[in-house]
Amino acid sequence: MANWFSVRMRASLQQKHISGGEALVVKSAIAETVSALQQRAFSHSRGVPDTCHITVEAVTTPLVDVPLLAITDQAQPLQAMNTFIRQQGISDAAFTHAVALLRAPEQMRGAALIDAVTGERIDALDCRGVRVSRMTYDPSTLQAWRNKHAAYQGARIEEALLLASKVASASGIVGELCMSDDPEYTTGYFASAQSGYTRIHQMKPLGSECGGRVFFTQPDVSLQEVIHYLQRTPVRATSV
Ligand code: WAQ
Ligand code: MG
Repeated sequence: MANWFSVRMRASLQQKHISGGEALVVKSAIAETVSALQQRAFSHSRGVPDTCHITVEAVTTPLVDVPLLAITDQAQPLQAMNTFIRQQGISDAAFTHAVALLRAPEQMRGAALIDAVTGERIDALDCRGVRVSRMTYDPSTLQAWRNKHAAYQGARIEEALLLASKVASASGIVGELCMSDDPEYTTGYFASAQSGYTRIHQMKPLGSECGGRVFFTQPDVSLQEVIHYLQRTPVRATSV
């Protein structure tokens, strides 16, 4: 087994979340990964942090293969996606609660877990939320994806698609809604194992710092198991 390391960064300014990032890399890539995450923290449009934590941890369990989600773009704003999202098993109450959380003035640094039926928040992590980490691409899958999707190439979408693929593979998760908290980035997505990764345009007004992620859960989900999977289980996204 190759020696894999989880590298995580979080940066804040007077408790306000500025930037985060995570990578799952082999030992020889730790230095460049730490440097890239540190640079990201200190060049963010949400502000210059006063605190930046970078953690490197050895991964001791084998990587689990998960399918890379297909990416589609309906070029629709969030209101127009309402019906589509409800067709994916998300109730009105859950959708409404999710949108309210994503538009709240205070951003989480992770994701909120919301019951897809009742719309209730089930994690008790407040503005911390659940931070997904320990995911990487199978290199040949990533190369093939880049060749096919030249227009989408770049760290932001590649990282979002990777995270969404891990989340969609978790047992007990119905779907995910994401809105970037970067003021200049207004495209988000809805993702699920059955619908793939669907980009959503104009999720918020340009210049707004709101954003976040919501993971919709099945009513019978084991909270502890799903959080453990999202935070701890190392996965590799591959094409199937
Ligand atoms: N785990 C859980 N939640 C996270 C994580 C993570 N690893 N990383 C970010 N979040 C949450 C956190 O609340 C952030 O405030 C929020 O998501 C947004 O994070 O196809 O840039 O890094 O063009 O700002 C989507 C790309 C980009 C859409 C999303 O998110 C497209 C983006 P950001
Ligand atoms: Mg951001």
